[in-house]
Amino acid sequence: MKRHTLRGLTGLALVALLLIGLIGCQGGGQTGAVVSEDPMEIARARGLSPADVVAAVKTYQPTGTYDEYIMFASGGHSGQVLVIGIPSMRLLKVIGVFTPEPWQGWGFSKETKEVLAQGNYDGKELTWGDVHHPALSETNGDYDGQFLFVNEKANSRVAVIDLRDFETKQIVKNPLSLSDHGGTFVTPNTEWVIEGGQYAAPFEGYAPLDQYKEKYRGLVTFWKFDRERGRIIPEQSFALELPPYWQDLCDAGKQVSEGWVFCNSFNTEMATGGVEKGNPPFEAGASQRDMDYLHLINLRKAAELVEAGRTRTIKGFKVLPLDVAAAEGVLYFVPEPKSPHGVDVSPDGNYLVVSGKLDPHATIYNFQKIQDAIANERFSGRDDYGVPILDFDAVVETQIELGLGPLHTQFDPNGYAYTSLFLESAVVRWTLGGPWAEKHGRDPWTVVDKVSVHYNIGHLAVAEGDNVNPDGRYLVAMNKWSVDRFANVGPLLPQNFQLVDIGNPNGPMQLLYDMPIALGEPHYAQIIKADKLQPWEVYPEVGWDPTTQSRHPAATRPGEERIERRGNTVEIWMTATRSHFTPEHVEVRKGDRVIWHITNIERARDATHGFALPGYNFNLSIEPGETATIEFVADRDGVFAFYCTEFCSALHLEMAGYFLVRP
Ligand code: RUQ
Ligand code: CUA
Repeated sequence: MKRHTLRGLTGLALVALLLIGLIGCQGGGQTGAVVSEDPMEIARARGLSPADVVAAVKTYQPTGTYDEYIMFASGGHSGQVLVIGIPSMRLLKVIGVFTPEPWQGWGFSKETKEVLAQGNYDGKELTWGDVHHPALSETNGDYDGQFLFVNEKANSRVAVIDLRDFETKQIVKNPLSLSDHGGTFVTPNTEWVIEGGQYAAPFEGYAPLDQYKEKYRGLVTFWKFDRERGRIIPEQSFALELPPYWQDLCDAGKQVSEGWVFCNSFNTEMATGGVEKGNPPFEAGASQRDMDYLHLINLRKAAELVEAGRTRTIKGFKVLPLDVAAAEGVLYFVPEPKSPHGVDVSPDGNYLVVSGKLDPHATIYNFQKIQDAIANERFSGRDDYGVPILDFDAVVETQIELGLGPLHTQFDPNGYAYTSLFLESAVVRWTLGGPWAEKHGRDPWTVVDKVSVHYNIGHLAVAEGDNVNPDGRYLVAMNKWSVDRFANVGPLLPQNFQLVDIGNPNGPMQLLYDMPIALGEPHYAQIIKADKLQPWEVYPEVGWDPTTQSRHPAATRPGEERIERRGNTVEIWMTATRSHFTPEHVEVRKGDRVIWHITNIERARDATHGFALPGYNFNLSIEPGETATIEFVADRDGVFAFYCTEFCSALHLEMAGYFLVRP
């Protein structure tokens, strides 16, 4: 059929034609979906089961309506953070964090380049990040929707994102390490952002591996957060020196355990690898002992000792030494089944759930018993570094067999815990004991349900499931492998986020939706009730600098546009509005230094203008009210047409100008 013949047809006739065509090619029967308005008929035609239809109805978000929850997920290798609506699983935003992000102009403007450069390593620019664990700011242990923190494992960096505009404001580079994992986690009032370590290394430079025990160290870093300023204050932050075990995930105490921090470790064998030299490979060497050490850190006491000046300064950063921590009751160990991964604190703060990749059990510790054991010095010994080891039997509450490869645990308001089972590709629901079981009238510490996920689940996220007041309702399984879940897109496959309905405490969990994640391996995510977020619609005033959240010194109002030359420097104050830049001509001499500010003077929501300067590698996103700057040396002569990169209006293509560089 030729296209022009379609144009004259009415919609109905078109549908009829399509129907005939489809019946023609599929031999009839399968095509009810095309014309039917009857949901059951559509479902039948598409081969959907009743459960599929329920899942569709539970996740469909009609246009103009909003998701009830927002998930902040790690963007993995992309170095970014993903913002996803739940239950629709629609991707709402990718926040530029550790990696330049062209659409947002992140890492292109002078202002955002400066934020990115805060994360440089010894002056070297880093253009990717291995993003792991986002942490929402909390007030009294509950998400408050103000800030998001996230770590980057490859270079030990932590970023601060302001949720008024969902933009990154600060990156801190840990001066003592190049490898972290157990971050970020926040204390219940966000005084501290916790960055756990990972592969031990010397704090200062080089030491050979045969000096591993003496010279290599682990650490956990406590970044002091100033909520008023919305910034981490490195001068008030400190690291706790730890033995060169490989510290892994951490969690902050809450409620009864507020003031404490718990971190797992592995490789307490202190294996140093070297399979090529006939040594056991790391995977074997680091798994010889049956137990590793859960680290119990009295953060309140540590902070007091730091206050009292009991620190050393290494590379300009305060370090609370290991011997001080061991002697002063800052640090205790508890044996934990080998090669653990997640440590997760129950909403009341009393139970610590530790799961080991190699052990089908979760081990549950009781914080009250830990306190008693410390008070009564129920130690089974000390490690090589003098750290007291609490007697396992004195502090353990119970162990419960969950399934194969348990990793991470979250909680709901109904007294259930949910643990990801990596090897089994499942999520298991089980009951908490103690007051939880009493309150909900359930058998304590019992597995009640399991749902298969696809495949190799790492973390899981329950709505507000790691704070003092879980919402439950939804769970997202963050699966590392997707194998056969999506159309084949070649040998590199997306990860798979699966939405699970956990809203019925007396019925089974139900798998609802698959969302491919195609830009990295996300690790952790947190899900917040959407109404806790109060972001701005446009910047508060015209001439705003988002990186400082205050008026930009170069804010330009209509009529104030100008170009000034001072020696070899040309400075431009430009405005952007639909549909022109003012001025439209900018002429400089080759070799001039150019400082170019652009203010979007719009007040209309969504009236973002872009700014591309070809040949000079610039793209900006200038949101309503924002002022952004580019700075460069005009080292290439010629004529460069600059233009707006957001389709902002009918005359968007005309929103352009000429940058002329005279030889
Ligand atoms: S990790 S799959 Cu949190 Cu980086 Cu556990
Ligand atoms: Cu402004 Cu397109």
